[in-house]
Amino acid sequence: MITVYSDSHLQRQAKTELYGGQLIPPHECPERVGFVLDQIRTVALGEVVAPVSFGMEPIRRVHDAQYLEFLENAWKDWSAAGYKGEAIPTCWPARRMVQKRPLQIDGKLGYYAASSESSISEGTWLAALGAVDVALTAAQYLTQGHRGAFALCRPPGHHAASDLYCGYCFLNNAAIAAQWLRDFGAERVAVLDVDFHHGNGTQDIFYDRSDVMFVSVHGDPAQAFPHFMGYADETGQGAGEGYTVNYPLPHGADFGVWSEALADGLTKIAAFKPDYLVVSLGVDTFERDPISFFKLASKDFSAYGEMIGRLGIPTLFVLEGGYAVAEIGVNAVNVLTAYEAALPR
Ligand code: OKP
Ligand code: ZN
Repeated sequence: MITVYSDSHLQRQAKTELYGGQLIPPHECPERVGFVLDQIRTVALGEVVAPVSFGMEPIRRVHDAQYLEFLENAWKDWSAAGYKGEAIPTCWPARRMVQKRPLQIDGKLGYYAASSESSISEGTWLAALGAVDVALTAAQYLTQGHRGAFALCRPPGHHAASDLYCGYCFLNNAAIAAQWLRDFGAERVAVLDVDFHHGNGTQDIFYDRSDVMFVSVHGDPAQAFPHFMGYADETGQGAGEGYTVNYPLPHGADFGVWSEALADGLTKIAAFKPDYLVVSLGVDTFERDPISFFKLASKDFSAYGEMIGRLGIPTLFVLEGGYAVAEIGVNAVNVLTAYEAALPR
């Protein structure tokens, strides 16, 4: 399988994550992708190629114009305000408050952030743009006849909605790729989100649409981030009714429970008959992930890669989470190798 990768992610090098009342080195760190690259070479997964630039248009198809302007200027505006640390929101337009876009940077941060762990640092915007090009370049390989492609990108994207950032995500790489595949001519695209956390951004972007199905297996939002989305009764709205499928799972879910949910989701995806599948590939379902509570072992990643491969749908894998840093490579690449081996001939 071909992998698309760029060093541009190194520009996302925040010093702080607000965690447990402390500012700690971020879980979502640059070292993550190095372990994946190493494992790709160890198992000779295939070529690793650089992305090409797709410009802003595919991003504007998914994200709000004023949100993009905010993100592009957030670090500059924050620095100009004279603050010493990285940009973190401290107030929000909560229930019964006015949902007007403020002019000042502290107000804008609260307006556009859905959570506060994801410090905006110098270079965050450029790294996020680079990750989109990685995802789009990989998507383009599918349109050229490749049956699988891997976007090795960071920062991740699945928590970012049209006009919201949170959960280490700023631009929704997987959603932008799915929309680009639609615009390139695909009639139906399915997004399967196997990250431990619910892909609230992706769900929100496609919630009222029947052309992009969203299926997610994740930690129950009653117990896990993003806390305010991902319940089973969220099934889509309007034309999109029935095209969002959520499998929230409890604390300690092992591969038996998890793969049963996945199998059900895969049956729904197969019935949808998508031209392409986009997998939000978070490997934070791993048993030793420091911020998650599922119990998948490394071999389980191979088992579910095989399940996805048996569908025989051209699939774009987009890296999302995974914070047991040293094991990310083995777990992610296990999915990819098993996927390829299981493809129907
Ligand atoms: C991003 B991705 C845990 C706090 C979790 C944010 C997690 C973001 C995950 N106590 N904070 O989906 O892997
Ligand atoms: Zn996650």
